[in-house]
Amino acid sequence: MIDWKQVDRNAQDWIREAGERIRRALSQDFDIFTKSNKNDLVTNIDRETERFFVNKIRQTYPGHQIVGEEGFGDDPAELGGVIWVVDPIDGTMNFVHQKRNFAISVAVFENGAGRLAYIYDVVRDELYHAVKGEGAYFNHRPLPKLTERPVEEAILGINPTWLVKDSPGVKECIIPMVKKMRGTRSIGSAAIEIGYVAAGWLDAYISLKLSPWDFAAGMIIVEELGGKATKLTGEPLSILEKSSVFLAKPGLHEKLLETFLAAYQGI
Ligand code: 2AM
Ligand code: CA
Ligand code: CA
Ligand code: CA
Repeated sequence: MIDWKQVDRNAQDWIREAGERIRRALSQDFDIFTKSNKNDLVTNIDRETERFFVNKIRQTYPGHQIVGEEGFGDDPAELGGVIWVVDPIDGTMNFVHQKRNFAISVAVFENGAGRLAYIYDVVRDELYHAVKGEGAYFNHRPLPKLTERPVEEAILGINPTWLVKDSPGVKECIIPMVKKMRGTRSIGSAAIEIGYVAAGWLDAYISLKLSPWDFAAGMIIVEELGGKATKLTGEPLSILEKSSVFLAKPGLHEKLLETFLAAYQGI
């Protein structure tokens, strides 16, 4: 039997320690590299932080698997057992340019079901977290269940670069949807933006393409509060694949899906 209370305590301890290391690193020089393109950044701090989590998890729970952005984990093909999904720094461009607006994102799944989730805004020292079936919290205070919001009064989290791309569905579905809504906001960290949905500060969030480590924790937290998390097609998200992501308050999710996204053709 897994002692989930102990897993929760360990995860929170590791996140606090990693956060302290990152805050210290911010006042010193760090190395910046590019990945898939010149704007896709990674630093030695991203890599060291992921290695920190991988070492802690492997020492404490040798039977668990790890999915991490920087590749120090495993590459599980199936959902069986316990899988940790770790993004050591979500919002690396913000980390480099702004030294704020980035988060550690950690989620723990058992046989495909989300059990524990953490989004830690390192510079603000703000923790969004959820324990499946027990509730979701902001800085350890319980968050209220999400309630409905009319489309015309809803604020959407979206990276504006999606709106100027010719990706499938943008002209037909996303732009008409944005026009109908009250406004848009962009922070540059998917995890923090999904944390804002959990806290009720955004009503919905979309991205046309994210990886499991970007959305895994946020999905668990928003669902724990009665919100909905799917692909833009309305299909369920998988922590084993990249896809579009669409999270929203209950009611609003269904309404946006049927009004604007029914014809969405992307992933
Ligand atoms: P990251 O900082 O961990 O890479 C920025 O728009 C948001 O999208 C961040 O949450 C960022 O996560 C994520 N993202 C996903 N794929 C990306 C890519 N190829 N380049 C930059 N950001 C990406
Ligand atoms: Ca990255
Ligand atoms: Ca990320
Ligand atoms: Ca990252």
